[in-house]
Amino acid sequence: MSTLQALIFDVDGTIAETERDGHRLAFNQAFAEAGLDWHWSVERYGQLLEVAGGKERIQFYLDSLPPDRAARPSIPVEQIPAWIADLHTAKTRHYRSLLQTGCIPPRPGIFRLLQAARAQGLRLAIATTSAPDNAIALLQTALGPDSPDWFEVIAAGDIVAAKKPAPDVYAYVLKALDLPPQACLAIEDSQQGLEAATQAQLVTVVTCNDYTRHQDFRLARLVLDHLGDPDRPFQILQGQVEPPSPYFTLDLAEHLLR
Ligand code: XBP
Ligand code: MG
Repeated sequence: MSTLQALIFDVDGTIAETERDGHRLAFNQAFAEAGLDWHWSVERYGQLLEVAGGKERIQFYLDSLPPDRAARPSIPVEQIPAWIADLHTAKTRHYRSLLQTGCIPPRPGIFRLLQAARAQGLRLAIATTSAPDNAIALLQTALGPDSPDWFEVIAAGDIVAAKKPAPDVYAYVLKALDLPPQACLAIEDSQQGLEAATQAQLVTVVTCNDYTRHQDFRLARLVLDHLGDPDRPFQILQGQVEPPSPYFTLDLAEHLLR
């Protein structure tokens, strides 16, 4: 009998490549709209991704600006959290309209694996540091309007106080599913996500991308370039694929838990 009962997916970087041409552009649009002389380049954004969560990332960037820097907004310290929240709300608006253009497709193998999991009656959940509105909009535009309903639990953004690499969002999902970690497999794209899932005692598969390729994934059971499809085989970057397959299957997912 199968021990695998649920798949838990990260969103950004795992379900779709949202960061470089999605979130980053939306942040820059929000900055321009607010009259800020801020621009996050592709490279700078890669460094900023070490801070999980959009509001936290803005706060980190603000803190990194020299006190005398002209680009620093003149806002009383006590008003900064509300100012960041407003800026992030604007960013969310830009991100959602960007997604409406259909510019962010799902990564290889995601749609196929979700369909196979649903057909087999596996339970599905989301564990993301992204804001709930953003996560749901991404699911709807990348996978289909009804796709949020495929997931029994969507744990997102501030639903937990401590974002990844803290394990809290995964602990929240496991509690909501009422399952032990041994019955679930996490799918992530980043070292922070891997650390969060591992601390929650989950076996994790990493599908890396351009921003995360050089991170430390030694805690992962398997590292791939993507989940693959029959016409688009994956590359194995770490770990064993049993039974042999050129793309990620539920048989392989079950085998990884043994
Ligand atoms: C990735 C993140 C998010 C996004 C921005 O989340 O760290 O903060 O970069 O989204 P994950 P928000 O990989 O856990 O899905 O602006 O909505 O926070
Ligand atoms: Mg991610």
